[in-house]
Amino acid sequence: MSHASETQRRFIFEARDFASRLGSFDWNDALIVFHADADGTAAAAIACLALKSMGVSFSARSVTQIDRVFLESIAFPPRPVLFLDIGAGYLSEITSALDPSRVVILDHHEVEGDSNSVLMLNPNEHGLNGGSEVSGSGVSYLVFKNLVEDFSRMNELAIVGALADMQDTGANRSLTGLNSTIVLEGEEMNIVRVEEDFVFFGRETLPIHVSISSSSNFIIPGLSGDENVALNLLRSLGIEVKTDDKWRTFSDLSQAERSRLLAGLMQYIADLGFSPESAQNLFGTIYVFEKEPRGTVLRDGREFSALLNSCARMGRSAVGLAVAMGERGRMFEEAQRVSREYRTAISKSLSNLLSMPGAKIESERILLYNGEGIIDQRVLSPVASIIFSSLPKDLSKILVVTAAEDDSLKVSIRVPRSLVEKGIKGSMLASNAARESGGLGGGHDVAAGATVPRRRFHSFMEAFERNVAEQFSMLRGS
Ligand SMILES: [Mn+2]
Repeated sequence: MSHASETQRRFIFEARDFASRLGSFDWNDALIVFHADADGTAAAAIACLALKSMGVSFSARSVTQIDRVFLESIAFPPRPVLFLDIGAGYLSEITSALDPSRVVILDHHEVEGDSNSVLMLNPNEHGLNGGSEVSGSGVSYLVFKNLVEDFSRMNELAIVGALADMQDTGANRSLTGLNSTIVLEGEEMNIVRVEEDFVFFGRETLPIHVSISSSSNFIIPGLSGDENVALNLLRSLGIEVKTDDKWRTFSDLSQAERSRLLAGLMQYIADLGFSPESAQNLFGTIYVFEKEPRGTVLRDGREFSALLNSCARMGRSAVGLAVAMGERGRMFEEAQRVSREYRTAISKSLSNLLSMPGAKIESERILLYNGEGIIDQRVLSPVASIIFSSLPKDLSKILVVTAAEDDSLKVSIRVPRSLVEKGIKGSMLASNAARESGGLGGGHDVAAGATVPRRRFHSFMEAFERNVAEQFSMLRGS
């Protein structure tokens, strides 16, 4: 690890030291609590593999947030609790509900509260940026690799988690910081190969036109969601879509065909009025897992992360966890089925929403899509992201998309960068309006969300509009 910076080296050393403390920890009947997303699942799989090899009994549970009700539900009987990819933001709640001497937290989220109150390892406390340099599974990996003989699967999972958390912020969508040190370790073990290619979904598994049209990494209006448009584009570029009777995949394309396709896609995007830079996102750094079977989603880091993500979103984290730990066969089949179900739910929700008269309500500053009874609540966030990415770039409006299930209403909010730069804060809009209508909200400035009682929808929107007007008036005043 000669290329690691001094700060990275020190954190790696901290992690090793932390592991030796965990090695003598009483783990029996431990509960693993992990964030219900792909990074959390990968982080948990790493810990489970280590605990399993240490021969201790444990169970695992995924959560989307940590609140008092949840903490009380796990407080008895007392047992060691390991929080992964979540926890750092809830230190006082955790220490007041659980025995602090039996809590361990490995997280890369911002710390809220007294970090000395529990045994915690967090890169943000060691001069590293947990948002971009290392993920929850990266932290889990740097600790638990020290407690096992073979950590090659753990290395894959650390890369999967970083990609899932969109930490590929380096040149050509590459992982940077401590993540790149982890990648280098994988390369040295001959389990990871790094190359540059299109980042479309299914580049090793799907026919090229299906790959282009079903990608959620990058949405191109017209092409995304319509296989035939993609097929016609390929034909017009003179790219063979089949050899003999078999569909070709992206990985079958020659270098010349790749350049032709890239040029064609860039032209298509330019014709739509998008900047050429946005086409750069089509291409990027690919992380290939050499030991995983060819032609499966497990071979590509981003696809592996998409698989875990769909399991988590569909409320099937246990399936994702089993596959991440290395289970194949029936579990892998099930994960792929869930992943198809997830993608179908997204496209169904989208097409129903866009064709439903009256679902779209546009005002001066807000574009509302009311998806009550139309959008599957489990896919609200990806649906909001897709709508958001297809909006005209000069439309300076806040996007609000809703979905309901039973008595609760979920709201997903997206704020254009141009407005964020002027000072509009999506997280504050979400939390204020939610609080005023008896719910909970938060997130980031660009993407935020809230959950409120369904019958309070109108009071939520009223409060939201008022808060938006206030934020805008402050911008004018400044
Ligand atoms: Mn994470």
